[in-house]
Amino acid sequence: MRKILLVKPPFNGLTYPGSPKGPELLRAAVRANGIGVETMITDLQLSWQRKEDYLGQFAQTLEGWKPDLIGITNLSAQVDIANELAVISKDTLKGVVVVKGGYHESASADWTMRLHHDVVDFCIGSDGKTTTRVEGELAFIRIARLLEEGGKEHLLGNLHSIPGAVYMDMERKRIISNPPLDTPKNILDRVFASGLIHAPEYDFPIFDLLPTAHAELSRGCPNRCNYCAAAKTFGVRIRSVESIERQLKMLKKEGFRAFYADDSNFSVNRNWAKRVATSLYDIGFVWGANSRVELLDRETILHFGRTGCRYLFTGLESGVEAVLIGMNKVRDSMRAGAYLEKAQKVYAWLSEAKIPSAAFLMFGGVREESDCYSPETLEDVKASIRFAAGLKGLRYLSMNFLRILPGTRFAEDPAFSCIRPTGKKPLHGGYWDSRFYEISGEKDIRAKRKEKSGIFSCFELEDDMPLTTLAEPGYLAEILAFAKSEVDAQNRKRGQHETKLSIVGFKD
Ligand code: B12
Ligand code: SF4
Repeated sequence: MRKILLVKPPFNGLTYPGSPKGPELLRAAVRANGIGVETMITDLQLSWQRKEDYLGQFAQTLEGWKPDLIGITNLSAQVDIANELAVISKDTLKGVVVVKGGYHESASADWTMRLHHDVVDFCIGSDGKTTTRVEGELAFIRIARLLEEGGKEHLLGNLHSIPGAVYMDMERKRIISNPPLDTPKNILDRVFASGLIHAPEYDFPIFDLLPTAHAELSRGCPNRCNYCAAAKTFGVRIRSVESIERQLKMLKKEGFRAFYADDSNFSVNRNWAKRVATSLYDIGFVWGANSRVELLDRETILHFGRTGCRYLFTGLESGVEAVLIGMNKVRDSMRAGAYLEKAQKVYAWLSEAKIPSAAFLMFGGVREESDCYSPETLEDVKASIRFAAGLKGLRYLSMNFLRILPGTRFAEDPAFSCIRPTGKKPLHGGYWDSRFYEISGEKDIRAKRKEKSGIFSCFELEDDMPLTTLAEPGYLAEILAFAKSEVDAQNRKRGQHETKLSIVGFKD
């Protein structure tokens, strides 16, 4: 039987113990369709965390298992290591087919093919012009089917028939990009990943380290935040409660006791979300999810609290109206005012429901002026921190600095050249990729923490990410000092240590 190896590359910036879900879902899609290929997943994210020799392990897996096809998933922050794995694959196994997918390829598969067609046969993704999220289920089913029917040659001869395949036409030296196909809702309902890889590294401290399953219950986002790679999607699809309950029961049997819904917005449909919350509780899970303040109300939050919700991630992003508009978090100042008013209520309701709350702020963006955008100011940053630290019942305050992700409006729209290291030129996916700099001779614009300062880690900034022009160590230090004094002052005022400033880790 022909074999497919799916690879999760390592990453060097753990902000929370999240698990990449693409590979499990793709394997489940192939199994649910009864396709006669063998699939295996190798999780090098775990090997890396365990400080194992992950490259050696990868080469050994290749030599021992000898797959016909290797599928590598990658976020933009993983693009270099993922490409290195493609090189090792081709060096170790002559004739193996290598395909890449995931968020980076969703936005910039054209760059991957231009720069790496010597080691990557094709990607599932796009050039980022029409969408920033390309789904892989239907494409992967087609890939596995072609492999089953006629092997590697047959697969490579039929790339034109794979939805979302992006590949190089070597004769005409041009990139071909097949239109992607959205995963229909009935497939999402049918294909849920059982057999999730459980590892203690993926258990959430907020769930007392109970075995934690990570999965999607809905997919997509109707919003268009300028910084976000999950924007510009296909709308939202929620899974049926029946399919979710079936999955939860299977996960329970597999030993999971906690559940994290990594949906973009879990409460996008509040009635549905409440029903799912009840199912999670009845089947015996403590759980958490992501949402937005506009999508929450008191009744929903109290229901979540009663049904085992232990964490609700809400990206507040800013406490300043002009900055919220600059992010396209909201469209105008009327909505911005309403957003901030609602935020104050939401954090108080979370506290009433005894759900630990966290406010996430993101700095380094733009503010709206009357006829243009200008860089966010230090005064804006301070006002945001003041707003967040003053939220009643806030448990954690976390600060983040903007990375410019391929395919997003901050990366592409000339209106945002004031904060883009490439100025008026779009910041495409190539700027995340080392090979681009070797070939183009352009100056490397990615942040190098070692050359800069350990303070970058306090804002969840790891090496090799293009940031905004505002990310300078002195500025970050000033923000950090202000945040500390503001949180201390608020806690003193309340007479208790209600709010903690959450810093992922200072690394020097
Ligand atoms: C879970 C998660 C994490 C986890 C796991 C990350 C991972 N490797 O997947 C952790 C905590 C580690 C994480 C970290 C970060 N994350 Co994160 N994270 C998410 C989150 C919430 C869910 C991702 C997910 O599992 N989705 C579900 C799966 C099924 O979707 P998928 O991966 O796109 O897979 C589908 C297709 O892409 C395709 N596919 C995927 N892989 C493959 C492979 C092959 C071979 C094929 C054919 C197809 C294919 O098929 C799948 C099914 O349709 C998303 C936001 C969201 N709600 O989507 C952000 C998101 C992925 N994260 C993001 C970012 C920026 C980060 C950080 C860089 C933040 C930071 N600290 O700086 C770090 C990166 C660390 C690093 N160095 O890599 C961005 C990524 C943008 C980009 N272009 O890379 C997102 C989209 C957030 C956002 N809205 O902008 N994250
Ligand atoms: S930040 Fe959240 S609300 Fe905004 S587009 Fe991304 S997923 Fe949607």
